[in-house]
Amino acid sequence: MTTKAPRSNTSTRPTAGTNSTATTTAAPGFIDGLLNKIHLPRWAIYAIFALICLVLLVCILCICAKCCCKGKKKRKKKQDQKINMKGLNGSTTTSLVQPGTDDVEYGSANDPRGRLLYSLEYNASRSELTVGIKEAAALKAMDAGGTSDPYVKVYILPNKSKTYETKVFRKTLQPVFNELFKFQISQPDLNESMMVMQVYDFNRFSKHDVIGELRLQLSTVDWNHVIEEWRDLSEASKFEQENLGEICFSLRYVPTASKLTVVILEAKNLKKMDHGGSSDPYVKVQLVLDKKKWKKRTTSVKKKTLNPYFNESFTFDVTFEQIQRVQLVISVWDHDKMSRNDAIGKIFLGCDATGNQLRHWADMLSNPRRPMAQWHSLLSTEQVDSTLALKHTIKIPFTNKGF
Ligand SMILES: *[C@@H]1O[C@H](CO)[C@@H](O)[C@H](O)[C@H]1NC(C)=O
Ligand SMILES: *[C@@H]1O[C@H](CO)[C@@H](O)[C@H](O)[C@H]1NC(C)=O
Ligand SMILES: *[C@@H]1O[C@H](CO)[C@@H](O)[C@H](O)[C@H]1NC(C)=O
Ligand SMILES: *[C@@H]1O[C@H](CO)[C@@H](O)[C@H](O)[C@H]1NC(C)=O
Ligand SMILES: *[C@@H]1O[C@H](CO)[C@@H](O)[C@H](O)[C@H]1NC(C)=O
Ligand SMILES: [Ca+2]
Ligand SMILES: [Ca+2]
Repeated sequence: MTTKAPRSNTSTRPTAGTNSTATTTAAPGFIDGLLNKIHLPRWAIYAIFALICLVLLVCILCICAKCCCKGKKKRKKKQDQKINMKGLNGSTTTSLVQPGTDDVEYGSANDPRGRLLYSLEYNASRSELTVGIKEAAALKAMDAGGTSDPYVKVYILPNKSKTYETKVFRKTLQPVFNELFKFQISQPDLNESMMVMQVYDFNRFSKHDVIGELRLQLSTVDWNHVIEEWRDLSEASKFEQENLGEICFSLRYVPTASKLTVVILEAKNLKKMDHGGSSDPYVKVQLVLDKKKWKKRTTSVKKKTLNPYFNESFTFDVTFEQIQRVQLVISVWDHDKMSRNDAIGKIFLGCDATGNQLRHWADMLSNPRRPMAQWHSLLSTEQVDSTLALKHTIKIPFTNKGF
């Protein structure tokens, strides 16, 4: 957004120089006397005057333009890091987005959103549904610059006990994902379920946009064959995306000192929990080690706000060996004087997290000593708790032999 400004600045600079020399030769007095004193033809003086007006006009326009597109977002260096973690392969790049670009949505709801190639296979004897997210094509551009940073979320309704995410592909409208996800689901349940595949555009400093989605009534699928097909994405249905809010925090790990520092910065668009249409949010920062609650700290309560600012820092002793097994659970709560406090939303990070959370954790580990801040969308407590409980009990095999 600031890229436009320098161009006009450089063009005004030479004219501004002539401007100052012109004004120093102009002495006070009557205009005619003035014009006579200056040993320049009248047309030249008029030209200089016109030039001064033009420069002033350009300056005013520049100031207006700067005010209008003044972004509040923090600027961060663009980074492309290589990480080696389970779940994220060495060749994938994280932190994919250059911040300044605003995420513009073009066009109307009926615009084409692109196509998705997926595969489906059900093994009845193992009650296992394997979903392959293969590739997408002709995706709709969500970012200024005419590109998107696509990734795909896969889940099954009505239970939505597990949500998988693919890796993010940066600045492309035809990503090749080639990822397999496995769901444990019995045959009768399969008959009553719907699979949802949503293609999102990743944005580092703002909410991720849905590019489009596919909904598949699983009772209509012929499971005698492996399905593999292209389908056009449609507009995402709004009703199901309950917005719990977003939270921004920074993570810093210093391996030599065995210190993990979590700074809870702020939250926004939190769900209203109280009758007055507001909430009294506070944040719990919890460490879970080997499925046991290990350490816990909480922020202060911010009264009656849906956009609290905390800037509260917590430091934990975590050895390098522990950091690879620990789970960091961040939950946002609504404080109530008279009744039990309600949970608004939750997320967890760690080497076995997925998607955006795994990326943030990986960024932290691959940048020791440097605080890494990122926004996260809160998930429902039930969803996160069920995922946390499942960890280490059901191992999900990420076999790639299908591809
Ligand atoms: C990472 O890549 C290697 C080969 O490049 C492959 O053998 C391995 O299965 C991949 N791991 C994951 C989790 O994708
Ligand atoms: C289902 O899984 C079982 C057990 O692993 C395997 O023997 C069988 O071949 C699989 N069936 C299909 C159709 O892939
Ligand atoms: C799926 O449900 C329909 C009715 O909703 C039923 O007729 C059919 O037999 C069921 N199929 C299986 C495999 O359970
Ligand atoms: C939803 O979950 C419940 C309990 O976890 C299970 O009994 C039920 O069969 C599931 N329903 C579907 C359609 O998956
Ligand atoms: C956040 O807290 C740190 C340390 O407590 C302080 O140095 C910093 O100025 C605070 N930032 C803001 C914007 O208040
Ligand atoms: Ca984007
Ligand atoms: Ca409250």
